[in-house]
Amino acid sequence: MSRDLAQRVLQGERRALARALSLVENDAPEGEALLEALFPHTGRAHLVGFTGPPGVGKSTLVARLARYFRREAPSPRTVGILAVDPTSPFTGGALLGDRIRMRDLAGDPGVFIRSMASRGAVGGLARNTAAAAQVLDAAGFDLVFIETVGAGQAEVEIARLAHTVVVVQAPGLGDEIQALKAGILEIADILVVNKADRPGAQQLARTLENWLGRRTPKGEGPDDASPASASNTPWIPPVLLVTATQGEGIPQIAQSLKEHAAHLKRTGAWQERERRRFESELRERVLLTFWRRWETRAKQLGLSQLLERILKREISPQRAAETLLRQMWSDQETKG
Ligand SMILES: Nc1nc2c(ncn2[C@@H]2O[C@H](COP(=O)(O)OP(=O)(O)OP(=O)(O)O)[C@@H](O)[C@H]2O)c(=O)[nH]1
Ligand SMILES: [Mg+2]
Repeated sequence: MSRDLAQRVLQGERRALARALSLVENDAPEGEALLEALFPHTGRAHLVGFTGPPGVGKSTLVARLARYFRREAPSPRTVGILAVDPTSPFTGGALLGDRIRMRDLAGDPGVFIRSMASRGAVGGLARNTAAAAQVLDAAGFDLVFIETVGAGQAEVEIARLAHTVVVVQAPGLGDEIQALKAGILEIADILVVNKADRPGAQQLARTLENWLGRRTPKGEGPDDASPASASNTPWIPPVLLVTATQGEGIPQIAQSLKEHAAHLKRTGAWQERERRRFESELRERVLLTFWRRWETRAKQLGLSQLLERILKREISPQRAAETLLRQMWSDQETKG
């Protein structure tokens, strides 16, 4: 059955796509089988993360950019959009706004928009978003845009997921410095100062450029220290002034996205980023499996007695952990 669904996803059938995304979003067992079937067909899409403080205009910008790529001559590109809401997708007023702004994209078979709810669990958001991006990738979308509100951990996870990270800022929010402190610039491949029609935009762009000038170029793996050559010249993130509501600066973002993709491919960083992404996915999956097994087994293994003994200082937490792990390992051996 999931094979059939996979087939329909590969053909870009929208109902199948919606169903597939629900399955992976809900961590359904069928979703796992589906991802398995789709995986060989992934790896073509350019994954782009958009992050920044609430209300800076990320959704407006993403919608504009998608429309730009859809109209691009001579070969328009298809766009899948994941809007990741860190709170609730059903009650958030922002989402309603997104829907309205995205409406002019509706009806275009070359665009697919999906809102995702965060799962609450640490790493759950990243895992499900990564999976959803894989589904869109397999379905043949040239570009996959992932919008997240910059709220700490989320940006870092998105940075690991995307090939290109666009950090969006806007003047007058008063939290530019917070963003800088939060290290958001460290993950930016492209910096956008949106709301360039507002006072303070030029100043903010200058501030960001100064910060970028001071930052060390983002390394891509073990060759960081090797001397610069044609193939490993560092990427200097551009700072782009944009008025998303008017569409001003949108072609420049599109151009930077293309240049960044070309840069990543030329330098081997594309592969390197994917390698890192799969490495962290692998680690998360292994941890998750361990975690689930631990949760079901801990009780049977006498966790509460062990805790009592720790409280009485009869055994240290380290030794208790060793004891539990040894028991879990021996479970494993008797099973295998
Ligand atoms: N003046 C001005 N307003 C803008 C611009 N871009 C977006 N806005 C407005 O800013 C508000 C927020 O825009 P959104 O696109 O929803 O921002 P967002 O970053 O997606 O917001 P969240 O998803 O809630 O974090 C809306 O009222 C937009 O119309 C711009 O370039 N200039
Ligand atoms: Mg938004």
